[in-house]
Amino acid sequence: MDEKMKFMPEPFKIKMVEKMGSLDKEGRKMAIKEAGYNTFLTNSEDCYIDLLTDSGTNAMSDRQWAGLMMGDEAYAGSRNFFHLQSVVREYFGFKHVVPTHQGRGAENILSTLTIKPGDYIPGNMYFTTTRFHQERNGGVFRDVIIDEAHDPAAIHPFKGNIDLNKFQTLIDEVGGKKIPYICVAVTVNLAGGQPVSIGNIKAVSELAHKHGIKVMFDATRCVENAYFIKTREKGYEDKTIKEIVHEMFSYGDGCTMSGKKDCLTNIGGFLCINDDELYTKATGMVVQFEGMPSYGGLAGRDMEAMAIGLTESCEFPYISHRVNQVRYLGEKLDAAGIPMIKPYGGHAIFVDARAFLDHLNQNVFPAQALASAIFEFSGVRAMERGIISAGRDIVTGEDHYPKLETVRLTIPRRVYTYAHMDYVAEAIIELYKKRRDISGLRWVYEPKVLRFFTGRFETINEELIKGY
Ligand code: PLI
Repeated sequence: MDEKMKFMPEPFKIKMVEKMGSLDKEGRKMAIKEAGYNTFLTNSEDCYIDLLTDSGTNAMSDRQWAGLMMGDEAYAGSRNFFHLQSVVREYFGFKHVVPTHQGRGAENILSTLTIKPGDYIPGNMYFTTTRFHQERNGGVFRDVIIDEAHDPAAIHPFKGNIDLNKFQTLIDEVGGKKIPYICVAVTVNLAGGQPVSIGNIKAVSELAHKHGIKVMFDATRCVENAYFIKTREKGYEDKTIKEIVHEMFSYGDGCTMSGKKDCLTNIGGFLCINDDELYTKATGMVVQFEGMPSYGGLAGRDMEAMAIGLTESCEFPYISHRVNQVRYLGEKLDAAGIPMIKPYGGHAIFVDARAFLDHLNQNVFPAQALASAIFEFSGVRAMERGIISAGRDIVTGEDHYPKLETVRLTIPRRVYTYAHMDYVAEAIIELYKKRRDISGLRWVYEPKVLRFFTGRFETINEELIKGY
């Protein structure tokens, strides 16, 4: 076996398969129209290749499936909780673990317990549900990511890093007492799955702790972050992924985790906290909204699958293939001149919809239109990550106008092969030739919160893709 091959084959064998959708052109046209030009509202069975998200779409291993059979479904004190707790402690190093039904369950508890109205929560770019919970509790989110993160073409090995000057400016402006914690996402989803370096984490931690500010990680894609540290940061080449994950979190006070990503499961999450008092309060909240602190809205079997999944995720052949599969798709698109966020991130390729559809203004939703057109043209389901996802300012009610207007081609873990990526690349390259024929969109129904999930649109021109 030559481990120096540019793209090593999938590090798994397939022993169970699932049929893919096979709608024809007319069927796809009808499906996207009926879904109000929102890929979130299309049916899974109508998709050919489903790159909507990498969240909960993972293929579990035979070991995880075996673990499901070992579920201890007792109401309290399930052995699977103790297994999860010991794995999370071993890999992440935090003292307390509170399971939740998924990541936003942990965000809810953390935000409710720590944020008072008028507080500020700095973070390296917003994430939709994370900011929602911060604002719901009266907090003001402040973006302190480095400027390069907002420029799709800017090359930086750690484009998710926090700008220490921006963080310091906020501290000078409002004082440490009004900042309960800084949220450090590893990797940064909406910046394109961009990593944060250990050097930056260390510096952020020193500055935060000097001012009595906690460092809370969004650990959702922490294993992907660790891979980038291993391959890009000096001094980490010979460390294991597990050692790097452990070191990253040693500089923090806790984390929220969506197990649906880097724990390789279909459901689950957890909150980690070092502070005993905060943990006690978290157990008080989890019983109100999730369940006993020893299951937090999950079945015993789900906790078992998460515990096993986290260990598998930190195995080098897995994570190396994972990130390289993303790069494979990126390089194919790049060779054909498709505009994208660079460098390629850990979980997805983000097509720059502003540049792809340079005839459309941001107020006719280029990324929403492009995601719809990709579906209509190829059956590939992607997701808008631009002005629709960014939502409105909670105070003024004005639209946020994010610099990044992207379509995310998100690769589920262990689900698709390189051949599937070939199809996706070919479809997008063909569609690029018709890009000027793609219509903008306007609202038909705009939900008040998290509008991207259930909003509906219509085309401005008669057809979504003229003449198709
Ligand atoms: O979907 P949840 O509630 O398990 O996790 C919420 C969540 C928190 N942080 C980050 C960085 C996420 O990416 C995230 C969920 N992401 C989704 C659903 C996605 O499609 O990216």
